[in-house]
Amino acid sequence: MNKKEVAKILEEIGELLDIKGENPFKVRSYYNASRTISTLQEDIDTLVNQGRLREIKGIGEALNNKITELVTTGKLKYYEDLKASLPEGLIDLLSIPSLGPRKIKTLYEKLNITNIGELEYACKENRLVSLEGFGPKSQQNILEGIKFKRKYDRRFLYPEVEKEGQYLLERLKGLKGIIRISVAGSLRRKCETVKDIDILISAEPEFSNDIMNTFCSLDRVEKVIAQGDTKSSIMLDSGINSDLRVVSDEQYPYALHYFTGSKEHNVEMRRVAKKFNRKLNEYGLFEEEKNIPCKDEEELFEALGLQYIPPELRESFGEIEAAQKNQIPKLLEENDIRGLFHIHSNYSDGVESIENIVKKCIELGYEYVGICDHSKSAYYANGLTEERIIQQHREIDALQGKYSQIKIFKGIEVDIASDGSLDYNDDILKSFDVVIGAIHSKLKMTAEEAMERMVKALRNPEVDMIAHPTGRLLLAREPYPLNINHFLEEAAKYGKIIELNANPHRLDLDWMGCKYAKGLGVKVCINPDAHSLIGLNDMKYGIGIARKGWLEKEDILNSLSVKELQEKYFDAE
Ligand code: DGT
Ligand code: CA
Repeated sequence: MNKKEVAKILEEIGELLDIKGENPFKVRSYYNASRTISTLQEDIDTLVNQGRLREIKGIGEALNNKITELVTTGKLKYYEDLKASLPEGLIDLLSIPSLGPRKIKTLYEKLNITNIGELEYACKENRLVSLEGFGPKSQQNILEGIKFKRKYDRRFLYPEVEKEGQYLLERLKGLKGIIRISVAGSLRRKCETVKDIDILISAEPEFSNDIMNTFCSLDRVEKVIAQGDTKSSIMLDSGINSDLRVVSDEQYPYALHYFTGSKEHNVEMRRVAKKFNRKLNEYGLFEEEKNIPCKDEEELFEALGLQYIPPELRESFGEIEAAQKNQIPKLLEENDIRGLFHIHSNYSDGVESIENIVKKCIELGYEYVGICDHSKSAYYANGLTEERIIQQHREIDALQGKYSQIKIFKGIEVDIASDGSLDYNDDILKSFDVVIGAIHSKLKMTAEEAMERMVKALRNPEVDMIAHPTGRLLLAREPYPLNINHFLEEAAKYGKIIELNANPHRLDLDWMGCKYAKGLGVKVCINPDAHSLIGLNDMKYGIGIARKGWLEKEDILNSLSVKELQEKYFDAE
């Protein structure tokens, strides 16, 4: 191990001790030693071999032993143990420019943040605004720092990639020679996370070169990874890569299908083709070397005896069998949604007044809106005490009088405690129209504990719905080990509604769960879980996942009318 490596580990030890709140002198001694070692003139090996480390100012017996162990064995037990004593992701937080160990300690202790994904989520929920030592400005800096770091990570959340995909399409679509253009890959399939942007163009062959030149010299291109006649790859300044392929217009339908994927779906499609004694690939659908002409994807599916399969469904999840039987569902559309639940107001951790939320929902054409703030044990989110519930209900009654064109439901997102009990007594719960149970704390559970906790909430007659059932945060936090299919079976038994949380960090229930819920007849409610008016726009991501999970209008709670909701689900007052 060389000087630089030793210095880096000593510095990291200092940071870890600092995060743990150890004695500042001890912390400082590691920082100092790190600096001294990195500026040594001599080789560290030599010093260790000759036993001369202690001659260096600031290196006492303890540091001498540790550095010696590091240099001679390449490892240090003290360092390994120290790392193991803190959550793994905590150290990554140090890579965010505006965060030092002290701040990380606060984030960990006060908000239980253990990694970058959780931190990003907390910033977006405004949790740092009133946290001691932080504030709106520092929250903004942290968000920017995370964005910077993400540039060099590998997968991205859907909305980030979608935005970049739109930019590329906008810049390319008017170019001379282009006949057809589309995104492909996981972006077209509306996956929750996406690695890169696949774009397919059909063009007059003589323009292919110009198109590639334009693509590789767009203003936001940071790096050209490869440039050719039919394929080029670039990296955008956001760190997101894009592959462009240019094909002839005859080849376009086959190539679009191929590059849309998924790989698993493609494998199955080739198998279907084989049964017809045909060969399918990105260049065509061949019968004894002769291509069967298809002018679009619809015709390609038809040529294989299949109903058209929307891109979202192409995951090898039963779609080919369904297409053979003409049983592809009529997927949910954005305008099937008639109202929204699970919106946070400034009573808890949202930023907007109830009146502004109501006005916005009217403007967006919704027939109903459910205000669902946090319950009292969510103290970090300013959860509602009993008195403030009464106050909120009075305000909602007054607003309902003022805005008769929309139904305002009184809701609550009530914490499910670790024993499965809820945050309020039944009388208080009865005062709401809609009760959404949710887990926000004590997330470390075994599969059995998670199931018991959730099922107890399902059994509670006051609970209408369960929010973000697995607790996952995409690219940040694993779901708790809940057997989701078994949980959905229980939800079916008790007639409960399950949320599809539309926040792009969550998208929970996931699309596989959606399909399973549909099979059980469990109603899914797509909720924005919005903390601001902008957050209402997340609905489209939830709708994307609902489509990916085979859901139709009939499967969705919030595609019902107010009347149906009140008759079948929430008592009319
Ligand atoms: P990603 O980029 O990881 O989010 O997911 P995809 O699905 O966009 O994957 P990508 O970009 O590697 O490839 C785009 C599509 O191209 C993929 O969905 C299917 C097709 N494809 C790529 N490589 C293969 C392959 O080896 N076999 C088959 N059958 N299809 C492939
Ligand atoms: Ca891709």
